[in-house]
Amino acid sequence: MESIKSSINSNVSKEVIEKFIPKGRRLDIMALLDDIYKATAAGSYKEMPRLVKQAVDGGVAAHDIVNKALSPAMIEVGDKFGVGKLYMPDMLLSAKAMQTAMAELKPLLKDDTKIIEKGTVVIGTVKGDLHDIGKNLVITMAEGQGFKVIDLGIDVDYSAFVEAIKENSPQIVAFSGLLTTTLANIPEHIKAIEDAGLRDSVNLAVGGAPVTRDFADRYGIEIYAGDASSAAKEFVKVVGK
Ligand code: B12
Repeated sequence: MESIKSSINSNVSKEVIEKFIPKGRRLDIMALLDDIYKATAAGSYKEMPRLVKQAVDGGVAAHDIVNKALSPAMIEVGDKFGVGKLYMPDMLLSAKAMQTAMAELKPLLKDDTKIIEKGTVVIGTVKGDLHDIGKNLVITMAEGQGFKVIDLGIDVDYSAFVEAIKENSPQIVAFSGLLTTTLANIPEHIKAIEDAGLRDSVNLAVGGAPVTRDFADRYGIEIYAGDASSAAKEFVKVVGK
């Protein structure tokens, strides 16, 4: 994985660096972010707690770790996966690295208005379907882009989506589906949301290996993406932030 030192150089929050960090320490911060970026891209999840602690102790803001190291690393991994330069196990390891880092950072991010939140996503695997690896990747990427994600899990009942919309007022409701048979439940999921009078308040998203743009269009679903990093990019586009 090539070094991103140069891009970090120009991207890390200027206020943080110029206002708060003495000149002599600026290089350290770039180096710490670069290490986190590279470890994430390489899927070195065991290194993450140490690297994140080092960065936080070194004065790097949690949102900079997410925005300048974790998220761009996951986008690079997603892009490389998309063009066949990385394989699924690589992507899963990077996702695990990101999740490990996020677990360390979440307590610090709770009060951090710079990252919380682009919006809220409610996501679940459709009724009757137990697959969740792809859904979990989408969650990692969406969280990495600053979304609060409510994960309803697998085999999610129609009513659970409706309740989650009422409770969380999400901008996006996302369905993951891997089985052709249970993707046939999508119209029922949508009908339950319509019957509750909530359809106009949300953008729907759908994805999963057998899902296509045509499938999404057939049911008037606003967002479709074929992989997790494109999904997160589409979410960002829809909330317009
Ligand atoms: C792992 C796996 C399992 C595991 C699931 C473990 C888990 N925790 O998820 C287990 C063993 C439990 C399993 C069970 C079954 N499976 Co299975 N399984 C798979 C397998 C091998 C990999 C799926 C996977 O995780 N892929 C990796 C992830 C990362 O990819 P993904 O899910 O597509 O997600 C990506 C994108 O689609 C997208 N995405 C995903 N969700 C969303 C959501 C949104 C909103 C967006 C925008 C994008 C998005 O982003 C993700 C990341 O890039 C596939 C083979 C395949 N080629 O897909 C079969 C497969 C999906 N399984 C299949 C079948 C038939 C079954 C079983 C019925 C088998 C059986 N006879 O018992 C059961 C079903 C049980 C049930 N009720 O769900 C078939 C489905 C065929 C079909 N089209 O209907 C497949 C295709 C295998 C095959 N070729 O026959 N399975």
